[in-house]
Amino acid sequence: MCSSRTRAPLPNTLSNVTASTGLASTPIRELRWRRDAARLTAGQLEAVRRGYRGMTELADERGYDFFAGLHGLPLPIECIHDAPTFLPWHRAFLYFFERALRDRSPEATLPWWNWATPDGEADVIPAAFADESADGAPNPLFSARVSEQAIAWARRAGQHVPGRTTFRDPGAGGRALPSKDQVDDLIAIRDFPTFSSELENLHGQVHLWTGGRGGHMRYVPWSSFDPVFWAHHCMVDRLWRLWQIRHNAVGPPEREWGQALPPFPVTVAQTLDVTRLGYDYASSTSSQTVEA
Ligand SMILES: [Cu+2]
Repeated sequence: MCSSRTRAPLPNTLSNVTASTGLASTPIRELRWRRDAARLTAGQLEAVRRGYRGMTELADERGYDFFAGLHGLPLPIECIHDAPTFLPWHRAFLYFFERALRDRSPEATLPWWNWATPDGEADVIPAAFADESADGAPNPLFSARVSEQAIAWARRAGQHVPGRTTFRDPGAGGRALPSKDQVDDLIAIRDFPTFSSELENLHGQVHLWTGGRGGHMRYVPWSSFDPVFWAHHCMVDRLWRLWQIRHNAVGPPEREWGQALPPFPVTVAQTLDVTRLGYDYASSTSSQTVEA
């Protein structure tokens, strides 16, 4: 799964990482770029749609239900919240999801939903994910079917089932998306544990805003079936990356680097540098990366 190179312990600052991996001499084209969902070209968006569509057609470990089920139902629920490994665990999760996406659509990369809303602008889900149809067919980024297995598990356990097809109820729960100012303040926090838990709080606010009064995104066991879950968590991952560049630090303290992140075959250390995972975030990070 992972090359021996990525198994080496990571140095504790990004400049050291850069030096030791020789990133400066690595052609940038070797990285895949994750992009803003609101700024995709028609071709980039089509590649993402093809990937999602392809994944929903697979019932095995390359398929959409498999990945959505890792976060929630069917049991066991593996995802880590309210813990220092919240960010590393979800970075690994997105990494393997993106690999499966690209297996179906090699040009696709995960887009992020920039939910940091400037003052005076309306809270919205990007059209790429909010349009019900695309080119005369149902938009695979708008909603997805929840796996039968997950529903069967929930019924047996007496748990609430919001619906067999994911839906959203944006803004109807009386909440707002995080503001741009809130996100700027967040990135300025120096202390990683504080940054991580504040980011997790803002992330929870987005889940509740999107799910509204009963949509899937508001429930941990169901949220990952909603296609926008991945774009939301991509934004969370991007904010960690922006924090790393801003503070020239990786984040998690060294004592946590050896920790495993089940069910993924990686440790915390292996999640610290996105360029070692082969990707980076376009535009807002690219100039810093090239200079580094
Ligand atoms: Cu989440």
